[in-house]
Amino acid sequence: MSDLLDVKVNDFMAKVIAKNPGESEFHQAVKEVVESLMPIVEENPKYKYAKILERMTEPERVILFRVPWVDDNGEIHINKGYRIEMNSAIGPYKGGIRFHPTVNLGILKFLAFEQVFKNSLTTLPMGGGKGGSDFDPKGKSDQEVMRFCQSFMTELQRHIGADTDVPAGDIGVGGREIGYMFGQYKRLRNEFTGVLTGKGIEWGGSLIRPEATGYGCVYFADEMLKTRKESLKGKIAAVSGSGNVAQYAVEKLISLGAKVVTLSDSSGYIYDEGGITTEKLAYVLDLKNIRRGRIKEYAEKYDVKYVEGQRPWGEKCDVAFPCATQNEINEEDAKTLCKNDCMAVSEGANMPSTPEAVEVFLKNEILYGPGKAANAGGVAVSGLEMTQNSMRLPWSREEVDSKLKQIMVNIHETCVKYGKSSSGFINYVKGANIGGFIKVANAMLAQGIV
Ligand code: NDP
Ligand code: 2IT
Repeated sequence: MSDLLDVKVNDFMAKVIAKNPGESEFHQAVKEVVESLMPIVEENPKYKYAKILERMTEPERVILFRVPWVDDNGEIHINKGYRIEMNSAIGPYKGGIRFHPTVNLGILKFLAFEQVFKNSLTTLPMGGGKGGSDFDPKGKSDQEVMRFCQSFMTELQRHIGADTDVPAGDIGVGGREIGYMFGQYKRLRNEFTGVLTGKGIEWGGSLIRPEATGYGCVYFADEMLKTRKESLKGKIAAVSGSGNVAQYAVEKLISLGAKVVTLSDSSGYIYDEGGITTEKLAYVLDLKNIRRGRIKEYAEKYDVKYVEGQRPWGEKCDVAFPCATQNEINEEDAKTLCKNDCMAVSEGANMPSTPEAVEVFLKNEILYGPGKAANAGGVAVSGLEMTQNSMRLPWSREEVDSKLKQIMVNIHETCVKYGKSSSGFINYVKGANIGGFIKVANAMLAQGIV
């Protein structure tokens, strides 16, 4: 980037930081996007004078509320509830809900900001939003989780709707929580609508939605590898996390002939040299989704290595799939991955790589698929769930999966279109940011100063 553009980015960021103090993850997400977009904005006075970037970095609406609930012993707890309605230029606000003790305004604003670009990349008509709570579902009974979800939805329901804002799952929010929240919405509003996605298949959900983020992330990796005449067959894959995204990334990797050697949770990681098989994966699904146990139990059951308190990036792999959380790959991890000849990183999680790690990947010219492109399959199938709800007609597994695959292929093409340099290297960060931006920016211009 030229010195002048550098100055513009720094000036812009100084204002964002002053207006949003202490929100470090939000600053991080905005900086990465603004670095990609500043040249476009400077070349296009229409964006510059309409203050598109300034408007895109200010949420349309932030909702903050109290969530009181009663535990099984009769004790009262109070959590914070949030919904960030970031941008509705191209459709109703759309994005997940996260329940995790670390949740705060800055984290949800980073997620909502990323979501705007991601949703635009899917080509479906969805704006961007995100919500959540600092509630920790770990160690809570089903009844406690239900009471919490009901209290959360009792307030949230007045702000959302099938044509207004459509939440879904994220960390700590899966089928169980969506069910409890949908039930409460229906009871309070007396309407059965597609107000949430990730619903159960018997009550308006879409086939393939649980699988979509993990599958999509692997489809994206496959597309990246094709640009170097490579495929996933026979590759050694390191996956982090062991929740929804990780589980279905592993399933698809196995089916495409890769050998997955790691999984993790917030306590540590397992290394299974022989590779995670379909049977072992079924054990993980039961462990994590039903028994809600720790990944350490996998190591005990199958007698493999378990490393407490660490992430899996030191293990040798050809392809890496960070599927746990933000900033889980730092500069050192990125250097180790590159040193070990890792050829591709496809992000199932949102912003799992620190800016320093991203720089290492780009400098080494490995195939690096940022979350807003690589994990867009989840929200894409949420968009397809909304379509099926509107039509009141469900599609088959094959139909949804083939649409998902096509969307991931198209997102990859968009990244190539806007990210390929004259040397032939594809900068997917730049490609995803510019590709996601243009449609939203043009819609905002058309709709006036709002
Ligand atoms: P889950 O709650 O199902 O699983 C999260 C996994 O990540 C768990 O294994 C969890 O371990 C681990 N994890 C969470 N926080 C941390 C942490 N601070 N440090 C280390 N490990 C952690 O969530 P999902 O699989 O749905 O989400 C994973 C990532 O994918 C998130 O970044 C999410 O934003 C992103 N994503 C999710 C989509 C979806 O459709 N669900 C769509 C697109 C992106 P533990 O059990 O110990 O907490
Ligand atoms: O980060 C994400 O894209 C999600 N958590 C999924 C959002 C959705 O609306 O399906």
